[in-house]
Amino acid sequence: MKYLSIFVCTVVLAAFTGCSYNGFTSIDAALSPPRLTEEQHLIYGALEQSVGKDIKLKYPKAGENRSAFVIENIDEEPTEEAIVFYESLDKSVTNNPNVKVNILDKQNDRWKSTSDIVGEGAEVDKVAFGRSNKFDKFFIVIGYNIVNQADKVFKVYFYENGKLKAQYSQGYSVFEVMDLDMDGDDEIVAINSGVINSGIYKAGPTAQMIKYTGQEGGFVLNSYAKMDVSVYSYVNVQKGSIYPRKAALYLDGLKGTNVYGTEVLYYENVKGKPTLYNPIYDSKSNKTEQVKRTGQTSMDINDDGIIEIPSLNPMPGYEEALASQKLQYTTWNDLVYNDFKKVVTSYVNSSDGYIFNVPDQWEKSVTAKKDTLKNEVVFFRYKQSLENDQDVVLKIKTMKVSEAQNGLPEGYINIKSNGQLVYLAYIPPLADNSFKLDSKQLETRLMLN
Ligand SMILES: [Ca+2]
Ligand SMILES: [Ca+2]
Ligand SMILES: [Ca+2]
Repeated sequence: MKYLSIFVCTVVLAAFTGCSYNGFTSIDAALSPPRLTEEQHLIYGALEQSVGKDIKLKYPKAGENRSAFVIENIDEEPTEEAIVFYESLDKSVTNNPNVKVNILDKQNDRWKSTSDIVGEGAEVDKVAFGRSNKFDKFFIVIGYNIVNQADKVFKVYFYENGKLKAQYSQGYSVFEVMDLDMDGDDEIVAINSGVINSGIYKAGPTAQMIKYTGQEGGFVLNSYAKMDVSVYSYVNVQKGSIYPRKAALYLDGLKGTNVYGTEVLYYENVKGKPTLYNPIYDSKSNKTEQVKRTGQTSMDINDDGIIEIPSLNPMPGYEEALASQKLQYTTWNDLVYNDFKKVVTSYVNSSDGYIFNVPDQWEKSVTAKKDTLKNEVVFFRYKQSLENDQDVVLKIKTMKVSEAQNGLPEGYINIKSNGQLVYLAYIPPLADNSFKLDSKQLETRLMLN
């Protein structure tokens, strides 16, 4: 479970490098070329044989495939192909600064370059794969960064008879390949800021669902929805579902310093008319419904496939506190028929890497103080003022494993450990029974990244 994705850091980044606060270190780490595996050496050798040695590998910067060697089955023939991104350093060969895309196929157990094309930009943003089962077609979507241009450009290719053939392209800020209309075929869902696409003449950002039709024209714009104009960039995009089990794309957008809003896209066929919905965003009033957010992004808090959208509420007594000192509860909501339904409320401690799901009756009656010297959070019943902090119901403390080996502080019990830190609890023997939690309950309620 990747709970650290609550930062400005995608789930994918978290899986890749363990996450960092701004996300950028992760990207840098991903860029420093990892050592090649034996298979990659063979592929690299075959590439050099085909295009020469004066090359530099390029790594996709976003998405699930971050290697310069992406290995995937991209055609009807059942073995895998390799897609390699590189830059030609010998400028006498070409003046085109764009990245090159080479496809290698394994023939008689040897890698051999079959296709070499020039991409649309100097860098690869992202590569993703899709399939139309209806028409038995694989497709490859490569997103390119374009110099001096806000929107990137993705291009869709078929790999047929040993050649990479472009089918479709358009500008985007983020895209995902997924089966959004749940017909068994993958679509491309893209957000772009522009007005360039055929059929859309009004200014402002839109989400578009692009679908393979199997007919002439191939990939076409199937449906679109308006997106929040106040979003600068989408920091976290996740595929998931919304209640009741409809495929959806969740997009957490940055709208200002520490201000985030979530939009959710889903598809419905309304009396024969394909319709893409962005229900949280009201394009008429230009508002997303809830923006009471800081750096937390949406996530599937209870592992049921439906992604929850967080909203923040100050703990009792902190209503007027400065933002930097404010302790808050995070409520995780599901979008249910265009309404928010609470799933659970948590105390999120990002610095210590835990999420603690609090009982419902705590929200209005239990508040907390952070004791940074002791590395603990003290939860107590709120009685008119934060000064009045005697009625403690729980303390959660973190300690280094190495320190804990010398013995736990008196009265504390070990709830969980992530290998580096141990998470301890102190349950006051005389705490009010209606607010008290036992060690078993704490174990289920305390989630680590
Ligand atoms: Ca194949
Ligand atoms: Ca589909
Ligand atoms: Ca969920």
